[in-house]
Amino acid sequence: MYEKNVERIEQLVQEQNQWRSITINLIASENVLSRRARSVMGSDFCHRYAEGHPGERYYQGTEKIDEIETRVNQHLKALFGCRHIEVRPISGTVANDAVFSRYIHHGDVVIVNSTSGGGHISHHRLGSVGKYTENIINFPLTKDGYHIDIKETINILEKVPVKVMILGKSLYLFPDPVKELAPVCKELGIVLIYDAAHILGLIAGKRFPDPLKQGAHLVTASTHKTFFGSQRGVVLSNMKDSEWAMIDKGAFPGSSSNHHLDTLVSLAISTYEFLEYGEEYADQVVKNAKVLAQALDEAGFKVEAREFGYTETHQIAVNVMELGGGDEVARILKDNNIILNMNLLPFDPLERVSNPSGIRIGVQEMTRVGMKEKEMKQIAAFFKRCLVLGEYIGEDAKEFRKQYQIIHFSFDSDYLELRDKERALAVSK
Ligand code: DSN
Repeated sequence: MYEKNVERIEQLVQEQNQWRSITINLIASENVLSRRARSVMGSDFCHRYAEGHPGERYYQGTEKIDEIETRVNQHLKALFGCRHIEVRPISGTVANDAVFSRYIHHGDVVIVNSTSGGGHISHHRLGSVGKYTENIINFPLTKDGYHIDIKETINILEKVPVKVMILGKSLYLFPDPVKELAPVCKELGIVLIYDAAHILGLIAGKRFPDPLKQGAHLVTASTHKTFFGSQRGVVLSNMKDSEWAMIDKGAFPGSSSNHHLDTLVSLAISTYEFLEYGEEYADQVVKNAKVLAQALDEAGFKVEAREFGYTETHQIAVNVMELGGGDEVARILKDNNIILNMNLLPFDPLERVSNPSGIRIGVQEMTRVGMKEKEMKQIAAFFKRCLVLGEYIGEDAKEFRKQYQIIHFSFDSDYLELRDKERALAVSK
């Protein structure tokens, strides 16, 4: 009786696979897995439990996942050069909760980036932080809206008894002032937590300042944005073992029971891909973002933060109020096979949340499929034709995207072949 429903679900999955492989995806919080990292999901591990740590589980039959989890732990620690890593949170928000639940208590004052200043929902009243305290204040921003006003922040910290500072955000163009604020936090006993969800891959690829090295107490992140792994979360720190025990309990049993083993297996593969190619990838991501920002600016779009070189990350923010607002523009682009999201821009009133002034663009996924500077200029040209000249470019966008089907920076056989050919060509030149 329900078989037709099953067929419909299967059809939708097929349609999604087909459709999204030929759209230009510019959503800043997504990425694609290599074929090898994707193919290990759906194995027997997706049925299994492994609470606890490798070698100290609450279940039998975990020998294989024990080796895999030990490897992920070891190799991610090596990649980030940190003392502790927690890989069990099943998402960035769960990683945040594992940490926030340990440090934030009723009545504590927490300082975060505002929503329109780019702060993530889990840092706010309706998200994880709001479960533990009502006292949430926002960082003051400089006039451009993309930088924290350091002097004014220190002023606040000297007057208000802040317990926890959360840096890092979702609309993220420039590094946060960790170096400047960490010593103040240390002196005042403030716990400095850095949410690196968006830029984890740029940190691993050494293309962005490492917050732990700059003095952050803890780093939380998701593993599937600029870090091109499966959808999970991590916590990193160099703290003392005795303090880390608290984070360990925050991850399990504090914020999850089982930790979805098949996505961990996949993350192991992406970790090795990052160890092999991370720096090359991160470098190309930032180059691409800068080129696309400049090309959009030259095409007449109001690209934010021009005076600061537009961006130092994978993201670009564009004010599209004159084109009908973020919602309208994102819909037009989607109908033309270009996918991204509307976004509040700094100082947008919250009431504008359903049609904010901006769109947010991320180039990390298109970089992963092999696009470089030339392709970024082509994407800017599509934007102009579609949003300024009012042309339908959906078919052209599809035809263009069809040419980029190999997942670069991976151990997939087609990429290895391409990589070896390119290397041989470079040597022969
Ligand atoms: N809300 C997501 C983003 O797009 O930035 C992160 O969880």
